[in-house]
Amino acid sequence: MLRTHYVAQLKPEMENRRVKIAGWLHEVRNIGKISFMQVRDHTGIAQVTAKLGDVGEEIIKSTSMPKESVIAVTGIVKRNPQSKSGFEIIPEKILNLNPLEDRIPFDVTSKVPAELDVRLNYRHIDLRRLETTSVFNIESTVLSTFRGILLKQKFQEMRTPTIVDEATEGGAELFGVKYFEKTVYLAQSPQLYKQLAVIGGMDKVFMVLPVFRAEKFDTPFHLNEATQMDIEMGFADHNDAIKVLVKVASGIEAEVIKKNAPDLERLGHKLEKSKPVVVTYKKALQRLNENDHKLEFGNDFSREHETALSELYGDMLVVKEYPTAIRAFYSMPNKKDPEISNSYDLLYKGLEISSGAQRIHISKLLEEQMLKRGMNPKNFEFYLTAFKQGAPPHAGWSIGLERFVMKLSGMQNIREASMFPRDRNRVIP
Ligand code: AMO
Repeated sequence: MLRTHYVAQLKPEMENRRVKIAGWLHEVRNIGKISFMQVRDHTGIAQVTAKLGDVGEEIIKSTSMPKESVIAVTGIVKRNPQSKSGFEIIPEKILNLNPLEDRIPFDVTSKVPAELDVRLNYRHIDLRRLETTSVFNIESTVLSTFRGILLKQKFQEMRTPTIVDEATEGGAELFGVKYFEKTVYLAQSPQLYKQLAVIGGMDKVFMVLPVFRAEKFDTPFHLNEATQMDIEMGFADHNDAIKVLVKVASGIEAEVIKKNAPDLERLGHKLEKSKPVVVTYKKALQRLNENDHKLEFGNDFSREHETALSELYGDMLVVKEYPTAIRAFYSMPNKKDPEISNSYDLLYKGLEISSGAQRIHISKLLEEQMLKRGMNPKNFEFYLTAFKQGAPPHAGWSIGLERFVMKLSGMQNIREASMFPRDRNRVIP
């Protein structure tokens, strides 16, 4: 290996140890007979100090390498209270592993900020910015904690297809794909398939997968390819599923606060534990109207309403029992009042990051809801049939990974939280 340690593993207490680090030349300043080189890997930046009188030709040559050269340094750790980390490395050997052949398109040190579009065009360079690395460190915690909590609760991970024959979340937002002689679609969600798994007796399932939405609008909250983290559970209603949702969302938030403290600090983002609140749509509507945000029953919340709700209720708010007419066809109408459904959203820091419902498990009712929305039940025969063959009551939800990561890391644009975002104008890289 070209390294013995990552930069973040080095400490002043390791004085006089010979170490090897490898990464990129972040910055180099030659002052008189001393060269201060900053060497960066994905964990941090170390200072390599070469006293030019004491070192050989090879090291002197490396002090004129361009920034972002990819290098490996062997040297001795020395305490240095003046260096940020309290130590420096006195180099014995510096290798230029692959001399640069092209210019670096923007400043990785962030001293000269680059436009998001330029950063995304060269995401491999942008990832060398430790702030960007931190966002994806947070993403990694979100994914592993999501899996960890659900496995502990006896959920089982499963896969669903990307190539499908039908719209699961509304017809107009589909990407068609040529599939032999016919046109098929990229899945908008794993919805129908996770339900089939539960109808098949799997009982508690979860999945993490890409979903595709052909939405044309260009907002800081939408991608055309997003990642969903879903669950579905059998013999359960919406209140059961909300409990799991709150446990998962709070658990992820707590783990990010703990595990990603250095990342949050680097991003200058203060993240604190939120207090989960559950409120009905009707109650939330009333609160909004009392606070001069006019909205009538039967309408969905706008971005402004979502922001107002977070001011009224806090950062982690579940709104439940939305009007049936504005929810997906598979949402179970409430027994007492069919005008409302056993559905819910989770608003995190004023943004919808999750959506779910108890599902309709009665085939006649499901067909009725499809027809009300102008859908053709014939296109969903495989799905409808399943409800005639012993489907238990069930419920589930989906968290949008990028939206959650965006809010956890304090980003303003969802593209910051997607390593290679797909929007209407971007499919490269
Ligand atoms: P929904 O369509 O609300 O529900 O999606 C669930 C969550 O996925 C995220 N999301 C998106 N993120 C970025 N860009 C998009 N275009 C985008 N679309 C969705 C959001 C959203 O809250 N099948 C249901 C879930 C269920 O009932 O289990 C569904 O897909 O964070």
